Amino acid sequence: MANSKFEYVRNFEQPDNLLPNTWIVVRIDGRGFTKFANKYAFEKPNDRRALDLMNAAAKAVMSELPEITIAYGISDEYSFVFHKSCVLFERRSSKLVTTIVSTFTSYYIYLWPTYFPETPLSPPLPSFDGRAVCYPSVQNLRDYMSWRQVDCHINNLYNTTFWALIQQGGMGNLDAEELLKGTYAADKNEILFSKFGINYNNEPEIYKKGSVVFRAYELVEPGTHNAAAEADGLAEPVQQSKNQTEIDKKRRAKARIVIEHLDIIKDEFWDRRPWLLSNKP
Ligand code: DGT
Ligand code: MG
Ligand code: MG
Ligand code: MG
Ligand code: MG
Repeated sequence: MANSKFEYVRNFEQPDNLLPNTWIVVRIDGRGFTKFANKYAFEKPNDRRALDLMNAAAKAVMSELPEITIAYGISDEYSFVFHKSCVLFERRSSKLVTTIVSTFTSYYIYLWPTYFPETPLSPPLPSFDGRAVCYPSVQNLRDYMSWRQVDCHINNLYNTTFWALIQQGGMGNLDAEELLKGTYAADKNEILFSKFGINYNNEPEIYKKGSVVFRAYELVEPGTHNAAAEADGLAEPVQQSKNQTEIDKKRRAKARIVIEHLDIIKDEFWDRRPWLLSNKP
């Protein structure tokens, strides 16, 4: 069919393909979840149902998008990592972000009654924003993941102490805030232990470490493999054959997806799961 006189408007569309051969992280975050958490009376500082729901939605996103290598979640946010060789949607940023945001939101709402059977959702319904960022090296990607996990730790230690002072110490919000101003981690640990007999180390791992979602294959013995060094190697082919890509995709689609609460800052997590960063995704 001949082009219509309207067809030229297509030229206004801008390409937004992300840099090739870089790790893509799509991070989504709940919109106005401070208010949302109050509306549904989320427990403070952590509501296990809310975190389990976030994790279930993230797991569903991963099974619908086998190209996702690993995901990491804390609070109302989730980061989804695409392997640097991924060519899904020609690496178009808006396609990747909007697909993840809408798939995640759909599942969050769909699964809500499973985790909050007593409190049906009512408008305004939960929604999420999202962005995509490219990281050129495995080191950059690992630093990104570490940044999020450190954030989880800092926030959780603060929130655990803050709410202990209020809920168990009978303090007002402002007084608790004032007391914690300028304190270090050691001070908060000390307050928790001396005032409330809480050993922070014994708090649930899901609160202290956040949640890691990935495909489970057989673990490698510690200390036998350096995934990061290999994956950053220069000799590897950037693109693999289409056939191999299809085989890998099928293998990933069949793999079991697990949710764990592990340290992702140290090497061990990555060394024992070389497939996460490997050149054969
Ligand atoms: P935003 O992201 O700019 O639209 O604004 P918010 O309000 O979503 O702020 P954000 O994302 O920086 O912080 C997440 C909020 O969600 C934070 O105020 C605490 C709340 N939240 C997340 N998980 C829980 C939970 O398990 N229990 C409670 N009580 N609140 C939670
Ligand atoms: Mg935000
Ligand atoms: Mg938020
Ligand atoms: Mg947030
Ligand atoms: Mg279409």
